[in-house]
Amino acid sequence: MLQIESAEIIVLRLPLKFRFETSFGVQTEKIIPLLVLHGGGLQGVAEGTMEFAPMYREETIAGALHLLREVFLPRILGKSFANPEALHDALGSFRGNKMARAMVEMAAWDLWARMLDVPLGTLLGGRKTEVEVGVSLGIQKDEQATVDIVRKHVEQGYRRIKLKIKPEWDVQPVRATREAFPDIKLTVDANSAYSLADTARLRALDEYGLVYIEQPLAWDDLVDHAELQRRMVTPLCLDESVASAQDARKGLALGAGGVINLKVSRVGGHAEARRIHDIAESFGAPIWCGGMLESGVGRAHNIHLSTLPNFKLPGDTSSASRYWTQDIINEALEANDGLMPVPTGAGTGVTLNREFVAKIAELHEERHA
Ligand code: OSB
Ligand code: MG
Repeated sequence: MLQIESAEIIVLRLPLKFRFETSFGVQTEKIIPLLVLHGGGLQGVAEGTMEFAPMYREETIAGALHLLREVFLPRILGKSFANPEALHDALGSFRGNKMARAMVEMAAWDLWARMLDVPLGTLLGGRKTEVEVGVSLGIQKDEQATVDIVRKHVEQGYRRIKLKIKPEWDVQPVRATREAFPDIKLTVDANSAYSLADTARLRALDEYGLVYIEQPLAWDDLVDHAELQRRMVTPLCLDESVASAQDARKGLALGAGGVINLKVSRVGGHAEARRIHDIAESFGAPIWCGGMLESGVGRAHNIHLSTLPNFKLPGDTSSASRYWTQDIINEALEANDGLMPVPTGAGTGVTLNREFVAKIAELHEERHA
């Protein structure tokens, strides 16, 4: 049985090693909410990927803390469940808030896998021992800076380069990168910065052999993406717009895109992520594992999920040392020649660096039944 004896809510802040500019803003640090579930002398850990302000999707850290304290944890503390899916069902039929829900679900999967003494990826049905990864590069100051940072990561062996774009800064970095690197797997991510009125500008990208264009249109749209896809050759990749298996089914059925960026936190956890994995496979649509600039905790979850077979394109889960001077786990998550080894050991296979976490935590509370 999956027994939940107590929980810890932790919030900490880590400076990013790079300035990460996207169409929705600039990030220089991460505020990281963690949930630890305790049971049977073991612990399961998950990371929230909602942000201080709702820039990517609609969820916020303050909202997640409220839900954990007042709504979700009271329903699971002191109780036992048959498995993580039964625990997730106990969170009820609340609307939305997938990232907050995912914290509970993912911590439960980690704990459950540790109780069964198997790696999380294996428990989810994955078989890979390493996964292919690329990098997501923020908007740079000019073409030269773009080509320079792309070169650095191509030389490190990353298997795909994704450039963030925004209106007025799209064709320029793509053209410069393509001229310098005619053969790399290149993609772009607009984070919802365009509308159908920009079709001509987006169609100009068709010339550059991109593997896909990620989330050009509104964060909650599928219908306009389908219209844009009919007007373009390059496959569209859905990110923000897919928060559930139903969204994935509708998006693929409509032709809103041919690829999905699957983020386990965005869709409410591993069980829903696996359903999306299977739906995409039935449509013949490749998926890849996205990232939210996670610490080692969320990164390890992402890597385990990526071991499932339809993760056919390189993910965004690059080396932790790209992001942090000091990570919050004891293990290193480092890619070698674009291959990220899957942590071995039970659960996510990684452990919190308790000393470092205690030193930097801005909030740390224990919750009991
Ligand atoms: O759209 O994929 C995105 C980071 C924060 C919010 C949204 C996105 C991203 C990334 C970074 O692209 C991926 C990573 O390196 O973790
Ligand atoms: Mg994206």
